[in-house]
Amino acid sequence: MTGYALLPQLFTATEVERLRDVVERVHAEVVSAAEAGETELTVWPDGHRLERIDGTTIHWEPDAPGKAVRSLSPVAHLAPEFEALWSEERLTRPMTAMLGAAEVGPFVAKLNFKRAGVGSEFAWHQDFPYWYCCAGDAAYDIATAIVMLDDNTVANGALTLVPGSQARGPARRDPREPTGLLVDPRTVDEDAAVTIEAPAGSVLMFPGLMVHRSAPNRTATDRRSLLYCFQPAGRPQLSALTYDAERLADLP
Ligand SMILES: O=C(O)CCC(=O)C(=O)O
Repeated sequence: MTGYALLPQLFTATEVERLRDVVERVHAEVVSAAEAGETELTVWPDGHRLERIDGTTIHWEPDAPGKAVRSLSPVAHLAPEFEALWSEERLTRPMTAMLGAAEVGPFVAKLNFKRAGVGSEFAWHQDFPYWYCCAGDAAYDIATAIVMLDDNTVANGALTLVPGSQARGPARRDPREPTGLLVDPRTVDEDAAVTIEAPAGSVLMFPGLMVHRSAPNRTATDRRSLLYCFQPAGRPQLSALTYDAERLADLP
């Protein structure tokens, strides 16, 4: 089983246009709040800088000249249009099937910006180890729906995944890498990997154990995505949980 689902143009061009406007408004509001207010700064072991403000965390691009946002998480509370996507049937119906749950609910929603020319790569990883450090075994039951707000192409760093990798469970992590969260690239079957090119409005769904990466955006236009991570309804959201890196010792 490939383990992923691509739903081409699930959202109309008008819906995508509205979501892009909300995304840019939220981006501007959060960045100006961070410039004006007191933020809580965390520097990860890989040097990436994270700043917390207004109930969200700004993950800055590590190497951009000047400041560029790589992601905001969580984001659903920042706009009613984002909150509404948690109950959007075009997302919840296929998610219910993917998770084999009677009903699905929110785990976390985030917003990824791969800005023109500066959007950096995501190295090979599974989302699972980070979630496991927060949610324990409940992390096995979380899957992501990526709502593409721009066309996704090889040139702008479309997501590459390894179909079937989710069935092999937690992958061996890279002992040379400081966060302890990335997959050891020497174990990835790159010949089996597929890059998911799709037009804006398409949705890509996959479980937390899917091995994936994405390349930098070398083009002159942005690649923005909303990532909705669902779980069986009634479980605590990521914002109510604490990251405990010691749990990584349970994983390969
Ligand atoms: O959107 C991308 O390019 C990759 C996103 C990703 O892998 C992540 O946010 O964990």
